[in-house]
Amino acid sequence: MTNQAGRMTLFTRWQNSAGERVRIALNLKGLDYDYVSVDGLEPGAFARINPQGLMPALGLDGQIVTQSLAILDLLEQMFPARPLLPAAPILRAQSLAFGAIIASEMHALTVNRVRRFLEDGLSAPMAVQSWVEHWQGLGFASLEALLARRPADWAYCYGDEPGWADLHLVPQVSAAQRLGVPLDLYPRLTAISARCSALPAFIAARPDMQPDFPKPG
Ligand SMILES: N[C@@H](CCC(=O)N[C@@H](CS)C(=O)NCC(=O)O)C(=O)O
Repeated sequence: MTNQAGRMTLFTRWQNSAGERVRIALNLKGLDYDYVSVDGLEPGAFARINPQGLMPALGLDGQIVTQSLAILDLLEQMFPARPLLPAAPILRAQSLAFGAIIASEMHALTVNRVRRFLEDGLSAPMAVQSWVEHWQGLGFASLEALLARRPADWAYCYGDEPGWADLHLVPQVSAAQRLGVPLDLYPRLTAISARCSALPAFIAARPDMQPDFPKPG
């Protein structure tokens, strides 16, 4: 579906967890967009687009929106036909809380630039893996416990369709696998993540499906 307001541009790169959330949301909502790889821009160009220099950023109607949470909220407001959040207020709030644990308390503490700062800035390379496992482990344990107390054992985090919580979960599980964080204590999270990962909207958002994914060899 093409957006009535104008074409959207997503500034991202193949490996961009926060951007993958937005790619999944765009796919679930069936929205077309132009993919611009930040890697392909001239030096300094992305800093003019997003002063924070972080991906993703969404261009729409000559404006730029940064921060995946704000972009997801914008998409939810502008394209409500396929909602990402449950209509029931408590389930909606619980979905937002689930996403917030991932975005604010797992991803933000273990993202590449934080790991680089710990490795280079603080000369503490031995501590980095335990830092990552600590924050991700705390987060995953909380998420698993939250899923255990859902009122129904839905196929996805907060319903029978994948949504807000699931699009946060899948990139975070991939990051954990990439970073060697053990996941065997979280059967609900891994089952839901595996179920989502078989769906076209999630497959199309995967790093290796993006046009700037490095070609083998
Ligand atoms: N809170 C931000 C996080 C964005 C973020 O940390 N993006 C990372 C990649 S996942 C990034 O742009 N890193 C580039 C860098 O550190 O230079 C959001 O949700 O959009």
